Amino acid sequence: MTSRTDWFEHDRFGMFVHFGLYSRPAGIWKGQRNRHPYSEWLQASEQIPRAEYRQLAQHFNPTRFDADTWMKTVRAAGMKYFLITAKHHDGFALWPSKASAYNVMEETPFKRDILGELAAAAGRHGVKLGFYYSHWQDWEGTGGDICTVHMENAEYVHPTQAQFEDYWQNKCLIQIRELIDNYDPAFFWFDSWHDYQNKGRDFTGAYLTLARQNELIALIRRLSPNCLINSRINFTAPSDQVDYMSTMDNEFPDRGFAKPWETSGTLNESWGYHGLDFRWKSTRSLIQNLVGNAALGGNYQLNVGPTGEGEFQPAAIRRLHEIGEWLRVNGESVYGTQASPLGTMPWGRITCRRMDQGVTRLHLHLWDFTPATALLVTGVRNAPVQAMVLETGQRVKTEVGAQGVWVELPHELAGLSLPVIAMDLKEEKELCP
Ligand code: FHN
Repeated sequence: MTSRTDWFEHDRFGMFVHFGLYSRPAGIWKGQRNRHPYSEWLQASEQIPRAEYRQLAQHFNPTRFDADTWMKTVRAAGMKYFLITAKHHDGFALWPSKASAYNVMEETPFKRDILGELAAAAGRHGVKLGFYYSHWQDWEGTGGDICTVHMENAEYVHPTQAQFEDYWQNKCLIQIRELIDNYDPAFFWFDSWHDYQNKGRDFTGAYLTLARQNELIALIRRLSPNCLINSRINFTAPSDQVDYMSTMDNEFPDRGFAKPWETSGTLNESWGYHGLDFRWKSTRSLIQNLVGNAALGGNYQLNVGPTGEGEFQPAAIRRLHEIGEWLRVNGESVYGTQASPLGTMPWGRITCRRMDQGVTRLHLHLWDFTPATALLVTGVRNAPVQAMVLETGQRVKTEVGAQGVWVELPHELAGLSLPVIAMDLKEEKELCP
């Protein structure tokens, strides 16, 4: 049986892009580093009056933006889908929206439909396209909510319900319809961050009521029945109708969810480009994030913050290319795999897939091991049909013991980075349900 989330569960790895007016100031305002570590929070963090922040549009001119270059990088990284901030919290739209003049075509010198160019390039490069849309927070001043944790300026107060309803009907829902009509996205990524671990802070409930959530979902279902919707449409009580769960930012759980799920995470600290954010994560840790989620049946959506000129930073490109190189030889251990019921091992992670002729393949992801020793795969009872190093094709010896199968690790593994051993078993279907 097929379902609309099949592609999502198969693909496992996508790119997230935060791009907007904040990309140019890049975390520095009037010579000072923003108080908030996320550059896209500039307006709130520095309590910039709306009219002043809006003037950033007059300087938004990313002349080095090239949609094909971005999509080539997506492919080079081994990513299969691409998500961009169509509208982030500041309320500025990256497409020519009729619902608000606060958009790239009407208020910037750039005057190009960024989403249109990306949608066309995504089609050319076989990449699925999704839109981040900040449905609850909207700081333009047309009735969307604001964040009082960071906004103390008198200009920023929570809207009345009537004001929010006005924003909801006349900006939010109209823009969602525009995005579907114009670009036919494969998925929407909505953003709210109620503390679902019940630490007692409900930021969103008053505005993101169940009725509004259902209204938004119904609109999308009516216009585009196969379009996916993530759970952060409302963390207080995400509807059963959402297609997949999104954890909180950079949160890698130690167990999966009943629904398809993903973690969105950053390459460094900020989501938007930040000129003073040097906290880059290692390629190794990024691959481990991807594999760790895949081993629990989840996806990874890795963020890039292009510069105000519209380019990816060299530090981002290097990491993305290195992940792509690793996936080129180890991709079969990630794409289209399932969570292994064997669970987490002290030496690494396991993903699995069903092969032809009753064979179950376990992919042993070796994270912490010593070449020329043996490791134990607990829970496997029968002798494997074969085992080999995925990258090199080197055969690996195995032996059944009382607690599981021992895998002899060749000394040549010392030269590989995060190697994977593919181990085939017969009559072990329960090892990949
Ligand atoms: O406030 C946003 C933040 O700027 C960023 O977009 C992240 C991405 O998940 N979502 C919110 C915080 O969780």
